[in-house]
Amino acid sequence: MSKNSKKGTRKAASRSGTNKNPIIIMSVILVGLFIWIMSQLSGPGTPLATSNQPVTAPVVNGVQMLSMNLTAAGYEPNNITLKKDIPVQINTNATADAGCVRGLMIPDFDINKALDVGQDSFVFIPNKTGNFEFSCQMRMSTGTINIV
Ligand SMILES: [Cu+2]
Repeated sequence: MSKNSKKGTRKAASRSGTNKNPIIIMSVILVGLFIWIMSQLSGPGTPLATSNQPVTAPVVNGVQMLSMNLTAAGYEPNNITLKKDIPVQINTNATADAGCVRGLMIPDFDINKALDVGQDSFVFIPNKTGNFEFSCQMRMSTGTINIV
Protein backbone atom coordinates (compact mmCIF):
# COMPACT_ATOMS: atom_id res chain seq x y z
CA MET A 1 0.00 0.00 0.00
CA SER A 2 2.68 2.47 1.06
CA LYS A 3 4.82 1.36 -1.86
CA ASN A 4 1.97 1.97 -4.27
CA SER A 5 1.14 5.44 -2.92
CA LYS A 6 4.81 6.47 -3.19
CA LYS A 7 4.86 5.30 -6.79
CA GLY A 8 1.61 7.21 -7.39
CA THR A 9 2.94 10.55 -6.12
CA ARG A 10 6.17 10.15 -8.11
CA LYS A 11 4.16 9.49 -11.26
CA ALA A 12 1.97 12.54 -10.60
CA ALA A 13 5.00 14.76 -10.01
CA SER A 14 6.68 13.67 -13.24
CA ARG A 15 3.41 14.08 -15.14
CA SER A 16 2.92 17.66 -13.90
CA GLY A 17 6.43 18.39 -15.20
CA THR A 18 5.64 17.14 -18.70
CA ASN A 19 2.19 18.84 -18.58
CA LYS A 20 3.86 22.28 -18.98
CA ASN A 21 4.50 21.60 -22.68
CA PRO A 22 0.84 21.02 -23.73
CA ILE A 23 -0.14 24.22 -21.83
CA ILE A 24 2.50 26.24 -23.72
CA ILE A 25 1.40 24.66 -27.03
CA MET A 26 -2.26 25.46 -26.25
CA SER A 27 -1.37 29.10 -25.43
CA VAL A 28 0.57 29.46 -28.68
CA ILE A 29 -2.38 28.02 -30.63
CA LEU A 30 -4.85 30.35 -28.87
CA VAL A 31 -2.67 33.44 -29.43
CA GLY A 32 -2.20 32.42 -33.07
CA LEU A 33 -5.96 31.94 -33.50
CA PHE A 34 -6.63 35.33 -31.90
CA ILE A 35 -4.16 37.07 -34.24
CA TRP A 36 -5.70 35.27 -37.24
CA ILE A 37 -9.25 36.34 -36.25
CA MET A 38 -8.12 39.96 -35.78
CA SER A 39 -6.41 39.97 -39.19
CA GLN A 40 -9.61 38.59 -40.79
CA LEU A 41 -11.69 41.37 -39.20
CA SER A 42 -9.48 44.24 -40.43
CA GLY A 43 -8.22 42.61 -43.62
CA PRO A 44 -8.14 44.02 -47.15
CA GLY A 45 -11.63 42.67 -47.79
CA THR A 46 -13.17 45.48 -45.71
CA PRO A 47 -14.80 47.97 -48.14
CA LEU A 48 -13.60 51.56 -48.01
CA ALA A 49 -16.05 54.40 -47.46
CA THR A 50 -14.69 56.34 -50.42
CA SER A 51 -13.68 55.01 -53.82
CA ASN A 52 -10.23 55.50 -55.33
CA GLN A 53 -11.41 54.67 -58.85
CA PRO A 54 -10.68 57.62 -61.20
CA VAL A 55 -13.87 59.36 -62.34
CA THR A 56 -14.28 61.47 -65.49
CA ALA A 57 -16.79 64.31 -65.92
CA PRO A 58 -19.07 64.20 -69.00
CA VAL A 59 -19.24 67.43 -71.03
CA VAL A 60 -22.77 68.91 -71.15
CA ASN A 61 -23.24 72.14 -73.17
CA GLY A 62 -19.52 72.85 -73.06
CA VAL A 63 -19.18 72.29 -69.30
CA GLN A 64 -17.66 69.27 -67.56
CA MET A 65 -20.29 68.15 -65.04
CA LEU A 66 -19.17 66.36 -61.91
CA SER A 67 -21.30 65.21 -58.96
CA MET A 68 -19.53 64.89 -55.62
CA ASN A 69 -20.81 63.63 -52.28
CA LEU A 70 -19.48 65.33 -49.17
CA THR A 71 -19.81 63.12 -46.07
CA ALA A 72 -18.05 62.57 -42.76
CA ALA A 73 -16.03 59.88 -44.59
CA GLY A 74 -14.66 62.45 -47.08
CA TYR A 75 -15.04 63.29 -50.77
CA GLU A 76 -16.68 60.79 -53.12
CA PRO A 77 -15.27 60.55 -55.72
CA ASN A 78 -11.83 61.60 -54.53
CA ASN A 79 -9.94 60.78 -57.73
CA ILE A 80 -11.07 62.89 -60.69
CA THR A 81 -9.81 63.18 -64.26
CA LEU A 82 -10.67 66.45 -66.08
CA LYS A 83 -9.94 67.89 -69.53
CA LYS A 84 -7.86 71.06 -69.71
CA ASP A 85 -9.52 74.40 -70.63
CA ILE A 86 -13.11 73.10 -70.47
CA PRO A 87 -15.00 74.71 -67.55
CA VAL A 88 -15.95 72.32 -64.72
CA GLN A 89 -19.09 72.51 -62.64
CA ILE A 90 -18.80 70.56 -59.40
CA ASN A 91 -22.26 69.76 -58.05
CA THR A 92 -21.93 68.89 -54.39
CA ASN A 93 -24.33 67.04 -52.12
CA ALA A 94 -23.32 67.39 -48.47
CA THR A 95 -24.72 65.44 -45.54
CA ALA A 96 -25.51 67.30 -42.31
CA ASP A 97 -22.64 65.49 -40.55
CA ALA A 98 -20.07 66.20 -43.30
CA GLY A 99 -18.39 68.75 -41.03
CA CYS A 100 -15.19 70.25 -42.42
CA VAL A 101 -15.53 68.12 -45.59
CA ARG A 102 -18.01 70.84 -46.65
CA GLY A 103 -14.91 72.98 -47.04
CA LEU A 104 -13.09 72.35 -50.31
CA MET A 105 -9.76 73.90 -51.25
CA ILE A 106 -7.90 73.55 -54.54
CA PRO A 107 -4.90 75.81 -53.82
CA ASP A 108 -3.43 75.51 -57.34
CA PHE A 109 -6.61 77.15 -58.69
CA ASP A 110 -7.15 79.60 -55.81
CA ILE A 111 -10.36 77.82 -54.81
CA ASN A 112 -11.52 77.82 -51.19
CA LYS A 113 -15.23 77.04 -50.90
CA ALA A 114 -17.65 76.55 -48.00
CA LEU A 115 -20.43 74.39 -49.45
CA ASP A 116 -23.99 74.21 -48.14
CA VAL A 117 -25.59 71.14 -46.58
CA GLY A 118 -27.65 69.53 -49.34
CA GLN A 119 -26.97 70.70 -52.90
CA ASP A 120 -24.49 73.38 -53.89
CA SER A 121 -22.10 73.95 -56.79
CA PHE A 122 -19.10 75.89 -58.03
CA VAL A 123 -17.36 76.36 -61.38
CA PHE A 124 -13.71 76.70 -62.30
CA ILE A 125 -11.57 76.40 -65.42
CA PRO A 126 -8.84 73.73 -65.24
CA ASN A 127 -6.31 75.75 -67.28
CA LYS A 128 -3.19 73.70 -66.56
CA THR A 129 -2.35 70.02 -66.79
CA GLY A 130 -1.03 67.86 -63.99
CA ASN A 131 -2.06 66.27 -60.69
CA PHE A 132 -3.53 68.65 -58.14
CA GLU A 133 -4.66 68.00 -54.60
CA PHE A 134 -7.98 69.14 -53.18
CA SER A 135 -8.82 68.94 -49.50
CA CYS A 136 -10.68 70.36 -46.54
CA GLN A 137 -9.12 73.40 -44.85
CA MET A 138 -7.21 71.21 -42.37
CA ARG A 139 -6.15 68.73 -45.05
CA MET A 140 -7.60 65.75 -43.13
CA SER A 141 -9.72 64.65 -46.10
CA THR A 142 -8.04 64.86 -49.49
CA GLY A 143 -8.53 63.99 -53.14
CA THR A 144 -6.72 64.26 -56.46
CA ILE A 145 -7.63 66.05 -59.68
CA ASN A 146 -5.74 64.87 -62.74
CA ILE A 147 -6.02 67.38 -65.60
CA VAL A 148 -5.10 66.08 -69.05
CU1 LIG B 1 -10.97 68.81 -42.21
